[in-house]
Amino acid sequence: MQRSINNSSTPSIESSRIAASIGTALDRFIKNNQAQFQYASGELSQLLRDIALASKVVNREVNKAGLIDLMGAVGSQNMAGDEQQKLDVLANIRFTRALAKGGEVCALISEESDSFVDLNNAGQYVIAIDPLDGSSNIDVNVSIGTIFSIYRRKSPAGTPIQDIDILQKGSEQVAAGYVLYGSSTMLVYTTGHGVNGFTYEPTLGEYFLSHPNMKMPEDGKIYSVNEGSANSFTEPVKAYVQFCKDQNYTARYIGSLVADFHRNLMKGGIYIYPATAKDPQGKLRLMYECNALAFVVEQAGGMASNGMERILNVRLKELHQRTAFYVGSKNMVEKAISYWSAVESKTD
Ligand code: AFP
Repeated sequence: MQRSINNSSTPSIESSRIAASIGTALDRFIKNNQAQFQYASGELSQLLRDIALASKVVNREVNKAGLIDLMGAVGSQNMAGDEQQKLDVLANIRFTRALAKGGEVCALISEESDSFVDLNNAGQYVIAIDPLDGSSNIDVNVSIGTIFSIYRRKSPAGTPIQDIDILQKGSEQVAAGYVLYGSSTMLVYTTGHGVNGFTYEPTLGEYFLSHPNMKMPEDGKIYSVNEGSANSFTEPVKAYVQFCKDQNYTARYIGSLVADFHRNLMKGGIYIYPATAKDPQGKLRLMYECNALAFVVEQAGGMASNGMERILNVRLKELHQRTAFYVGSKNMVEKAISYWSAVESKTD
């Protein structure tokens, strides 16, 4: 019997279970959504593609690190005083090179450079990046990440970069995101229209949309803080951590901000890096760690604060400014910062 190719029982190409769809490729997604962006010139799209490309190269190197001589320190410290690992330096080179070649970026601020790096003066964008965060975890094969923030320059293209271009508040970001080099590699980003997550398919060499329109649970049961420093926490932080224990919350702390953040984004939770005796302003960097994650978390329905103020409203005075950071599920962050308000009202 001859079968008709129009038989209604024939599965459609989209829904075929024999060859399940792998999803939308990042390139196509960027192109399809380009019009959402206020300055839909294609430059931001190209910039996101450049970041994706550099992250693939870094991913390749992270995966080979144990086989070739890429582990360990280079013997110098970065601006923030952290010991630079070989992969820190290498990731910085990979991202800087990709962004320089792309031509959309006029200035790059990196954890690994003392001052900003001039790229293409005609470029419309400023980028702040932590090329490889959590680098103390490299040698022990634990998840690490890249964090990036993108701003539109304020001075006219073609003129010298000014402070107003560089020292912008987090609320002025036009896009931000992170790459997580974990059990799989993921790129998660926002352009202010929700958060989308893409998983890297290594055999195809491409990111595919795996987590569309990500939403953070409003509540959670995970708290992430380095309790080794508990003796030097302020009273409100100590009280909130005690509250978490009284609620039988689960403690989870990897020591790689991107990995801790991503887990909490998916499952619901709070990440805290408070001011401590060792780091009275907090340890994390506002410009290339906290602002990007604050933008992502707000777009996913969560919240980010320094304990007193919304992270995205904090005024930036210098490139490597540090901050205390409370980020995560909205109700949990609100609860944590209510301990600060309680202290403030007692001292009024
Ligand atoms: P490194 O990149 O120097 O390892 O710093 C990582 C980090 O900034 C962030 O990813 C972690 O959440 C945080 O430091 C961990 O700091 P502690 O080791 O003080 O808990």
